[in-house]
Amino acid sequence: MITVYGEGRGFRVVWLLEEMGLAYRLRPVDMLAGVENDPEFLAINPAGFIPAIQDGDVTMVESIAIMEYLMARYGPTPLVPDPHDPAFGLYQQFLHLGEAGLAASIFFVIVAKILAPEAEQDNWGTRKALDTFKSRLKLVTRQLERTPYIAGERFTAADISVTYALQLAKRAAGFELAEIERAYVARAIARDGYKRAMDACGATKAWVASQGGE
Ligand SMILES: N[C@@H](CCC(=O)N[C@@H](CS)C(=O)NCC(=O)O)C(=O)O
Repeated sequence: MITVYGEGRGFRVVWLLEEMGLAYRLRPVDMLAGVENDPEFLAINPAGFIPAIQDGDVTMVESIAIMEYLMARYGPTPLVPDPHDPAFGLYQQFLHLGEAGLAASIFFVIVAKILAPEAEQDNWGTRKALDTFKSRLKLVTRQLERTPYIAGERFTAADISVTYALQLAKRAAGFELAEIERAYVARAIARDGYKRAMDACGATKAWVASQGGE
């Protein structure tokens, strides 16, 4: 049985598991209560961030790496284009850009807004992080002008990666998405796999509901 520790970006992992129809259990990690009070989780990830997974003898962190592991270990799955498919390069690019370019940048804008003293919220670092998010988003927008999904005509795991980042920006940073991006997110989250993941991720569901959003 695969155990997923924590929601947050763990939502990507749960969404993927639901799309693949794999059995798992979600073990909550309460970041706000402080991971220092959760020695069982710290034994899994001493760096104290989520998500992590445990699958038999395998323990891993990093949501995109976890997704790649699960698809390689339990595939084949249509969520990954064949390496000879012309879509494969775009798939790889956006799978990683969803985290390294988008979520990782906007995350620092969000935590500054939530946790930093007011005088430190708007600083060079957070402005640079927001600019980085906006610049990477141009690649997403251009691709969506060409194809309905981020790597082409079909939904792939890269859409899980990018959709999560766009929703994070909208929900937690109040970032205004363009119509083409909003339509894309709506397409991705209309999937049954997304709905099942939302039902499984109680903390995410409650947070989204508290904001009156989808
Ligand atoms: N690149 C990592 C980012 C992980 C990350 O920053 N997770 C956040 C919550 S979604 C977290 O636990 N932050 C607390 C910390 O970094 O100490 C991934 O994709 O899994």
